[in-house]
Amino acid sequence: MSDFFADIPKITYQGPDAESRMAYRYYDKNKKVLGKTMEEHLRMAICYWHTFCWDGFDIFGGGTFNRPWHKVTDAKEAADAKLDDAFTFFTKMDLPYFCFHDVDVMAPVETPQEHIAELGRMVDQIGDRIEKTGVQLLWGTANLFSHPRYMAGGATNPDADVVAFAGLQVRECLNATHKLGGSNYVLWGGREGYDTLLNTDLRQERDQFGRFLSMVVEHKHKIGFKGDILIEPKPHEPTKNQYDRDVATVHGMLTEFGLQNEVKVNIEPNHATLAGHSFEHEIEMANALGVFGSIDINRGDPQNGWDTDQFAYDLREVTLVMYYILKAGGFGNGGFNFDAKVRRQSNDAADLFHGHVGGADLLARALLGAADMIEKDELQAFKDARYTGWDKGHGKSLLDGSLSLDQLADVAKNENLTPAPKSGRQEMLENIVNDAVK
Ligand code: XUL
Ligand code: CO
Repeated sequence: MSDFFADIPKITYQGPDAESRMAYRYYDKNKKVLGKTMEEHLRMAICYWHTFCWDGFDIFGGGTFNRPWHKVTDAKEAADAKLDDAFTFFTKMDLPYFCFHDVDVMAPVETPQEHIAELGRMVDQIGDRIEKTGVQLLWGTANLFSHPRYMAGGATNPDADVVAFAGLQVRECLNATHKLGGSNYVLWGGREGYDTLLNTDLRQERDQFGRFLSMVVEHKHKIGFKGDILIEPKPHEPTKNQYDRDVATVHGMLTEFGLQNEVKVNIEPNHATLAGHSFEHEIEMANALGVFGSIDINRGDPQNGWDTDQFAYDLREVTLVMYYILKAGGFGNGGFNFDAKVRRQSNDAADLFHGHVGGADLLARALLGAADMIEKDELQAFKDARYTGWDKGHGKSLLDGSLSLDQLADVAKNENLTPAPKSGRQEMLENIVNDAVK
């Protein structure tokens, strides 16, 4: 193990007046809120890729981070060193989960046989760490976008041989996730889309996507994996257009392929905003369609408009999101995965802690605010009043299908209905939300 994190203590709850910045001010993992501990509500996870794989490079310059595991020259020893330091970080943060892509944890390899052997070698080590530390796996995922073979897609690649390689990666990673006791398996289709329609057969690629996803679901049942299969919607980047662009689109595709009861969504705020939606829109859409699964918590930058994957810090937004999550019954297998990276200039070990401490405290504060909102639940009371009348009369018969358009029109005519417009009270409702932000 390197001494990279040696100067930093284990992060503990010290309350809002804590002197140290290396402390939780709000995330008190054992504190009960609405009958569950904060740890149980939030199910927070640290992601492997941003925090341990990225070395700080961007398209204009090389890595700035100088992590010790990136300096190890032998590729397998580098993967081992990274794993050592990753579990030290997980343990010091005292958060319950982590997430990884297959290639995040392995030495780079080329052939299918090498892939199976090297992933297997690392999965054995990860299993030992999980047993020793108690840190658990929220989800695993296969990276079908970084290797040049995937430049034209993973499951939607025009070359069936590439799709076979993708199948191998997904089988191995789903098996690994199952073996490691993971709660979910995620598919983010980074290159499942197109760069130009000029070379793309949309119908063909959509069929490939649907059949591949069905195969993943069939395999889940074959091996007895009890967790959820999750699609992570994103509209574009790196592609011009990604097929699973947002929650509603994903639900449409799932329905087309008969998978709407088998697959849920992993929602990411920065992907929501790229799709032109708010974070809370995507959560409420998933709740409405019955496919809410998990969250990759982060934020974009409102001015520059790409997937900046910054740590979330808008308490109002996250409080409202938390309210919607609690209203829908909270997480089942899902959780909050910090799919967020410190900025390229935040190049110290300490910065990794500040990012995650801030993220955890933000979620904890949002949980407290949302719990308050639920106790009084003025928003629900307003909504209930706004939708009265649908459980009786023509409202009821419209919804249950027993009313035709003719009959509906006759209700208006015969009863001489001249309903007055009723205020939507948006400003009052916004005031209620703001009052909950503490
Ligand atoms: C990319 C993204 C991924 C997925 C996992 O935008 O969010 O990191 O979460 O592949
Ligand atoms: Co993500």
